[in-house]
Amino acid sequence: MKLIGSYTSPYVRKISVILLEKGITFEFMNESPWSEESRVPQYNPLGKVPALVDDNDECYNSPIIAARLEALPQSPKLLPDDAFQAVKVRQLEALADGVCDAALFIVREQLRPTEQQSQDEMLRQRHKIQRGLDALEREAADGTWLNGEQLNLADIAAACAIGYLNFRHVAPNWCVNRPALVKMVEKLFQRESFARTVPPAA
Ligand SMILES: N[C@@H](CCC(=O)N[C@@H](CS)C(=O)NCC(=O)O)C(=O)O
Repeated sequence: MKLIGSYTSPYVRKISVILLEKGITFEFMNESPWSEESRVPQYNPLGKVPALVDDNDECYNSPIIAARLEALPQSPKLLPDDAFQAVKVRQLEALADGVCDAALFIVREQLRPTEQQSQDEMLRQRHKIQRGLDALEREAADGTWLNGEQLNLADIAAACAIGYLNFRHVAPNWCVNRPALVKMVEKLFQRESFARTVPPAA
């Protein structure tokens, strides 16, 4: 199994963590989606990472890859058996991924010449991050779907999103008034799967 991705992408980190947690052996192909010579479009027509190649079959988009890995026999299972409960966990995964989408937008916008950056749009994206984190905090405080006893896909996605905020210094005050998320990431960042996928210093 080959994972095509970059070390800085939170979506790629999510898939790497899942593979490590499940003990699935994989080869990592480090490929930037942003470079002109990128080989990513060979694996994903949309040119985005992560992509996964397994038995010459390609799969892309991190929620889809996560679902595919969940369909393999390896444990631990990261989704509840009950289909409706599983949708709830995947909803939280989508929420965490949406926080990443907004953070990534800001990071990309800041790479543009200052006079071309839209402050209004970046503010709109910051609001998405704050609302997304507030919703995740409520779920983490409740402890039913996030920050519970058993690791699941939502925990992994949320911790990867927060790891990305830390890495890119987007929303540096995310932890203020979000004690349940702080507790969750402090616990998860100690796991080997997270320690082994820390993004490299920029
Ligand atoms: N929803 C996608 C998002 C993937 C994504 O946006 N990846 C970024 C890297 S962090 C990328 O490859 N961007 C390249 C591009 O947009 O052309 C997923 O979850 O896999």
